Amino acid sequence: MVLEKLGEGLRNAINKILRSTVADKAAIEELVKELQRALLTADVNVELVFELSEKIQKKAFDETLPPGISRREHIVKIVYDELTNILGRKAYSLEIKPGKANVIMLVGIQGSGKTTTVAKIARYLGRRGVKTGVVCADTFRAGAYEQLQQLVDELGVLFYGDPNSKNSVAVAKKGIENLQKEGCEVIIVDTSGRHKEEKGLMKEMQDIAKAIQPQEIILVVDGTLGQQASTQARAFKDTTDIGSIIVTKLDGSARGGGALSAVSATGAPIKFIGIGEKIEDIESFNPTGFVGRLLGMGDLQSLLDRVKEAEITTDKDAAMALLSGRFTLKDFYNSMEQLKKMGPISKVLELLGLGAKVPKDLKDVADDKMGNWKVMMQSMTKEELVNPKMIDRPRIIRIARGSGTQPRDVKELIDQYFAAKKMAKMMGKRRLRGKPGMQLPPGITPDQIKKWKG
Ligand SMILES: Nc1nc2c(ncn2[C@@H]2O[C@H](COP(=O)(O)OP(=O)(O)O)[C@@H](O)[C@H]2O)c(=O)[nH]1
Ligand SMILES: [Mg+2]
Repeated sequence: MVLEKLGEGLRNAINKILRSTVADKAAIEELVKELQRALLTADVNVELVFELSEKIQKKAFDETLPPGISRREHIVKIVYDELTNILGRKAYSLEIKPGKANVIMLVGIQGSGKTTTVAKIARYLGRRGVKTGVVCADTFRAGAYEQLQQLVDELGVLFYGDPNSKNSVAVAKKGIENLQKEGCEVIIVDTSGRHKEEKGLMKEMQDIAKAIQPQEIILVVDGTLGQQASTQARAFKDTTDIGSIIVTKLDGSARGGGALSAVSATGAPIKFIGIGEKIEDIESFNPTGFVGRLLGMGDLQSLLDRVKEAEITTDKDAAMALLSGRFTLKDFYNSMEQLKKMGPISKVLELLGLGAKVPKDLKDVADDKMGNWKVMMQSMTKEELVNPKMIDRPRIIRIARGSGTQPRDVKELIDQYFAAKKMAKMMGKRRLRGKPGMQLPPGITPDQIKKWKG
C-alpha cells in the first residue's frame, strides 16, 4: 500500500472524531494534533502542516452545516479538502498530440528511477493503444542499454540504443529518427542523469533538449527524499516550461507524503507516481482520488457523497424558495443572498437548470448590485419591506435620499423584485408541489415556505 503509515495515522485521527460524541473545540484540537503528528512523521513541511491545521480549525466552526450533516461529518469533509489541497487538487495527464511522434524525455539524478519509469510509461501507453518506442540515451552508465532493453523486451515496445556509442545526443537523435520511421506515436528518451547536483543536472538536460526538441520533459524524483525532493523540483520548474514530474518509490517510503506535498507546493505538475519496482507499478496521479484512498475510501466516499448531496439540496431549496411565489422584498433579498453565497447567481441558476427561465436582467443585476440593495432596504419601513406595492414615486425618492442612491436604483430593485415574483408564480407552483422529506436550507422554515406558496 502506498504511504501506508501516513494513511494509517490520518485514518485513526478521522475515525476518532467520527466516533466522538461531540465535535467540540477540544475534539477538534485533538484531531488537528493527530493530523499534525501523522503529517510531520511523513516529512510534510512544517509550514504546510500548520497552514492546514489553521484552516481546519477555522473552517470547523465557521462554516454553515449543510442540512442533515453532522458537525463531525462536515469536519471530515474539511480535512479531506485541505489534504487534497496540499497535494495539488488538480490531476494532469500526458498530452499526446495525434498525427506525429511525441517525444518525451526523462531526466533525473542517477538512481531516481528513470529507466524503470521509462519502461513503466511505455507499458502504460502501450496498453492504451498508443504505439510507443523507447530510446536509451544513457551512454554513461555501464549496463544502461541492457537494463532498458530487458525491461521492454516483452512489452511489444520498440527499442533503440547503441551500446558502442558514448555520444548521448547523437544516439538520442538517431533513435528518434528510427522510431519515427517505425510509426511510433510516442518516443520516450531515457537519459543518464550523471550530474548529482541540481545545477549540473539542469545543464545536462538543456543540452540534450536543445538537440532533440522534446514535447515534454519529465523529471523523475525519488520519493524517499521526503520534502527535500522540492529542491530538484524547483530548479527544474525554473529551467523548463514544458516540464512535469514523476515521484517514484512511494511504496513503503515513510517520507513519501512529504515528497508529494513539497513537490506539489512548487507548482510543478505531478503526472505519475511510482509505487513499486515492478513494471506495472505506476499510476497517473490524481490528488482527490489519492487522498480518498489514503483516508480509506469505502466509508468516507459515502460520507463525502452525502455532504455533497446535502450541499446541492441547499442550493436547490434556496433557489426554490426564491422562486416560490409570494415573498416579501426582504425574503427576496435573503434568498438572493443565500444563492450568492454559492457562487455567482447566474451560475447557480444555470447549475439548477433554471438559467434559461430567469429573466436576464435579474441574473445580470443581482451579481453586482446586491450591496446597494441592502442599503436601500435599510432605508425602507417595515411596511414597505413586506408590501413593496405601496412604494410609490414619493417613497422612492425618500428611500433613494436616505440610502444615498438614485431613484432609478430603487426603482430597479423594485422592478427586479416584481419580475422575480412574476416568474416565480409561473414556475413555483409546479416546482414546489410535494417534496416529501425536503431538507430546508438553514434559516428557512416550513412556515415560510407555506407563506410563500400562498
Ligand atoms: N520500490 C520502488 N523502487 C523503484 C521504483 N522506481 C524505481 N525503483 C528502483 O530504483 C532503482 C533505480 O532505478 P533506475 O530506473 O535504474 O534509476 P535511474 O538510475 O534513474 O535510471 C532500481 O532498483 C529500481 O527498481 C518505485 O516506484 N518503487
Ligand atoms: Mg537509468
